[in-house]
Amino acid sequence: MTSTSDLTTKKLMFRKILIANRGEIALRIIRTCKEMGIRTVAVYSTADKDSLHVKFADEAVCIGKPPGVDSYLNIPHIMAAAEITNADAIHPGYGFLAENAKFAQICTDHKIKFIGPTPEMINSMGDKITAKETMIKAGVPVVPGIEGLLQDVAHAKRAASELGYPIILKATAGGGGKGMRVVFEEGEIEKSFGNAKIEAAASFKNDGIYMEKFVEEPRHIEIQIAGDQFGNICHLSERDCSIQRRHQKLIEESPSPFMTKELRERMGEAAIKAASAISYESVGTVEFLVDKHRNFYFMEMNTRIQVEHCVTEEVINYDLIKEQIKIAAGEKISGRNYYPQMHAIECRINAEDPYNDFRPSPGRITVLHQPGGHGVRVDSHAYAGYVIPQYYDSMIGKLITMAQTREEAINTMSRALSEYVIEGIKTTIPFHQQLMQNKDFREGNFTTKFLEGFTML
Ligand code: MV4
Repeated sequence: MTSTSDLTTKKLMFRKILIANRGEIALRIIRTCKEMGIRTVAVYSTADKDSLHVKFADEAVCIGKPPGVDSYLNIPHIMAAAEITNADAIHPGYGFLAENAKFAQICTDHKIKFIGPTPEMINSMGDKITAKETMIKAGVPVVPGIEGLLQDVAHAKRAASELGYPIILKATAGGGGKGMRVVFEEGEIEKSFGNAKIEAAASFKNDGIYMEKFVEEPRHIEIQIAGDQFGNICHLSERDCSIQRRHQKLIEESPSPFMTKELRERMGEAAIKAASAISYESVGTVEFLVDKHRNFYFMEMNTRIQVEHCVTEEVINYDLIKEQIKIAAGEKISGRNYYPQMHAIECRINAEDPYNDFRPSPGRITVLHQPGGHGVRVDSHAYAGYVIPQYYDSMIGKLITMAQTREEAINTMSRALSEYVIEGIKTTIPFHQQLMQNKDFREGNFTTKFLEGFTML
């Protein structure tokens, strides 16, 4: 970064940001950069040469072949693209390198600002046992469990009878449900422990397993937080992400229909405590499990911008990408907490067949009409003629609706879904249409188990 005056201590805003990602989030970041007067560099794999993020960025650099390891996960290729385009910062988006501490360190070593937390902050939340120990010390409620790693099957059996069944085995390197097993009785524990270890080793090259009491039929409620370089940390209220299928979120909303003013205050304070414990800087999310008695427990912290950040943006009227960039550039945040002024719901539009076990449905979009009108936001990189590659995740867009009340936001969603036309591929639109008519969903009566009992008509 060049300074116009040697006397000023105010850091300058970035001139050029490289976006180390693809799809809708790359486009989302480019949009905010344009509004901020920041130049953008897109990187793309050969499978994405006709992608919108490539067309809408000021510059674009091809970084390799379609598989992630050859392109969006290839650190040398991305660093080379940043150097030749003279980018002064890199935004990692979500997924790919967003929570890769090594990548964040390499950016710093090259005097390129990583728009996100420091490698130390990423690492402290990446290992789940370490994260949990940090939360216990900070006074954030966690699920009762056994301290540290399980040594062997005998240790697991002793620990489980101490805690009482059902218990859950989790991978310390985990997240997203991989290497996780619920165990209801001692007879199952040997097999479950073995399988969890094998799965964790295969997924994370780390077979460390720990144990917690299993919380039955919980809600997944997460708190958005933001922290700056001056130690100010605030919360931006919650998102309810309970509607998931095989650990893939399909719907998110804010506020949570299960939330009370008092619970929001307590969870918001706990999330601030969690972020403060690691002196967190950037935007982030603290995930909680909430049981039927409204007890809440720290689950994990995501040290990145998330897919579902948009629902928070709409209910508090705040551009989270802009704040994330400003924080990285050294600006101060207001320091106050933010509370929902609206209701927003997000449906993930995936190229998947909901009538066929959500099987991926890549291919060419032949016809596309996206909904609009009052209370409707579409974040998508799709266009008519666009070919969805088979190499990446199947999300092709997010449909977000907002209104004064939850019922109105649902009705707007139904209306918007009925306008959405995507031909050539199968999508999750019919699933969302049916969900919007579901009585339990409309009444806010759902937990993480909701979709296990949901079938397409
Ligand atoms: C749990 C749990 C019940 N009890 N932990 C799933 C992903 C990983 N981040 C943690 N997960 C869970 N941890 C205890 N002690 C239930 C889940 C869980 C879940 C959590 C949030 C959203 C959807 C879920 C679906 C199945 C299991």
